[in-house]
Amino acid sequence: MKRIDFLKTAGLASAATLLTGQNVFAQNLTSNNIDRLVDANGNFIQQALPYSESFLEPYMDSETLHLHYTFHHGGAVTAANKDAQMIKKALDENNFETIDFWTKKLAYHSSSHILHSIFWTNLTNKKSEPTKDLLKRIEKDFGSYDKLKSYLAVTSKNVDGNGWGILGYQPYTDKLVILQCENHEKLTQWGIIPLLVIDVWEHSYYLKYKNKRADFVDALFNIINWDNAAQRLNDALKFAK
Ligand code: MN3
Repeated sequence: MKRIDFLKTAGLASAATLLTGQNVFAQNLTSNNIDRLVDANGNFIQQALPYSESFLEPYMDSETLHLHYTFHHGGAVTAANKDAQMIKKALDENNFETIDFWTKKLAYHSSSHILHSIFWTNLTNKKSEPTKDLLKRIEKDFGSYDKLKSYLAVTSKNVDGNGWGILGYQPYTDKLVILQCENHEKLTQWGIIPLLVIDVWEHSYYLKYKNKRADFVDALFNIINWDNAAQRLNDALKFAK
């Protein structure tokens, strides 16, 4: 059975498995391997960026991108592997004293890995707008593209502390949903598949935008890759069928 057929057959459960497991998204998005989150042994791996570190200039400067990708995203991947190893060790040794601690850590680090992997592909060096099915759904669920933009922007700008603004697809309700995520994993709704994510951790903007998070979020709308979000919606809809 081809992988995509399997996904159709297995339905929602697979979408959930994929989110925590291997390829968050389907073939097109894994052609450059950026969405492949684990290797054949199930260890978390970080793929190369799909562009050079200066590709998103001037809106995202290369030094920020370098530090962000290498140390923040990269650090989460390393930590997620350690968390998973500690959980395995606890299971092997039948010692459950600290397993809840590592489970929390893994939720945090693996969510960071997933969201960062999506974030890099959500950006490009030219301005775009949603079209076709994605635009229709945006209009149905939020009224208009302008309203969605305002909603996503204000939600991202107002995250308490570090976190993300997220546009996702909710298979249970067949709707697009906005989330205001704290850290990498808090305040989600079960099952939501992220389509477009905005990293508003300070490491994401502080070198260039200083304390002006709102300016960073507004600037990001110049480099959002709506084609990528549309592709992710397309794949999410396939998973949900
Ligand atoms: Mn980040």
